[in-house]
Amino acid sequence: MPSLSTSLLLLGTAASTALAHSHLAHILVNGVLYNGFDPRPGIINYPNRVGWSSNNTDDGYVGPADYASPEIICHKSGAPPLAHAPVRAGDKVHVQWNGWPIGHVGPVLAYIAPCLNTADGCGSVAKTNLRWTKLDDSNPVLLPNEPGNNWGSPAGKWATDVMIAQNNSWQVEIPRGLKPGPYVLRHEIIALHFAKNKGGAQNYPVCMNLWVEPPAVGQPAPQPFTLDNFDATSFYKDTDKGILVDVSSSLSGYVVPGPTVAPQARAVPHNQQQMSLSRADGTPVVVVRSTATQKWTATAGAVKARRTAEPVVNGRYYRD
Ligand SMILES: *[C@@H]1O[C@H](CO)[C@@H](O)[C@H](O)[C@H]1NC(C)=O
Ligand SMILES: *[C@@H]1O[C@H](CO)[C@@H](O)[C@H](O)[C@H]1NC(C)=O
Ligand SMILES: [Cu+2]
Repeated sequence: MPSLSTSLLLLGTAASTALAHSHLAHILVNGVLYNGFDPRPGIINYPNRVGWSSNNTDDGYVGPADYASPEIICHKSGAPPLAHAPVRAGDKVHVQWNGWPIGHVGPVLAYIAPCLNTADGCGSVAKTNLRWTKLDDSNPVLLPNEPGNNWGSPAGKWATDVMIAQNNSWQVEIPRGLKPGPYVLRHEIIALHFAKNKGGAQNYPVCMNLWVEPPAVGQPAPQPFTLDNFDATSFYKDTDKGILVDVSSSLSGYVVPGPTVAPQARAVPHNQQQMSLSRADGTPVVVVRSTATQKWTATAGAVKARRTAEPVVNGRYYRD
């Protein structure tokens, strides 16, 4: 009979290899769907996707060894698509992950960065030039006295448990008063099941392009939102309290790593997180002449052809 810690270790290893890890399935903006990116081999991704591509073909993560490298910015070999999802300041972006394994406990984080001085918005932005503002740190990341699903380890409800309960999704409010223009939204989960050892944390950063439209005519102008200037390659250190942490011990709380959330940002509280189905497919935009957009059309035919092959359930396309 193996010791308790050996069993937990075996369970951990089995769970992390048997279950796929995860990626950005899609986002919904006011119920309208824009495609994410699936890095697994053999997948043909939608050309009109707004999710950044990456070459983590194992559907896996970026570790602390890469915290100072560009890999941490938008995942391994992250590269932007041309398409952007149109949103307005104050909208909630519903970020749908492809799944999330029970026991991969940790924080769920959101950051935004404007794409400045580019001709195509974020379409070919140099990721190392992006400067970020934290919008959400999923506080309280750990409620130690609530029942959770930490592989039977100490009780405690983690932000990832909230996310799993909502079909592996999380909503991020685009700040009111955010200046119109092209932005990268970076959503990130840090899985802490192996974080007891230095180098054991697992970061899953996923990026997507947004085009923030001017406020609707007649809307009062909100207070302008002040952006921060953080560089993703200095967000985390392998010895941060929230990175090098033993989640199998009883913790009284959790110290979120990285910059603090911008004071004007309004995170969607845990009890308002909810799953959501798409009611329509969205038409993303491409940015032309730096300030104007066009509807995405280039490959509409190819996209349509592929969709007809997918099963339709109750009039909705199911992906993944
Ligand atoms: C991803 O790209 C990097 C840099 O181009 C390369 O070193 C690495 O081997 C690639 N990984 C995979 C899984 O393709
Ligand atoms: C749950 O998420 C999957 C994608 O992983 C999506 O296809 C499905 O529509 C979602 N279901 C609900 C009820 O939100
Ligand atoms: Cu995993």
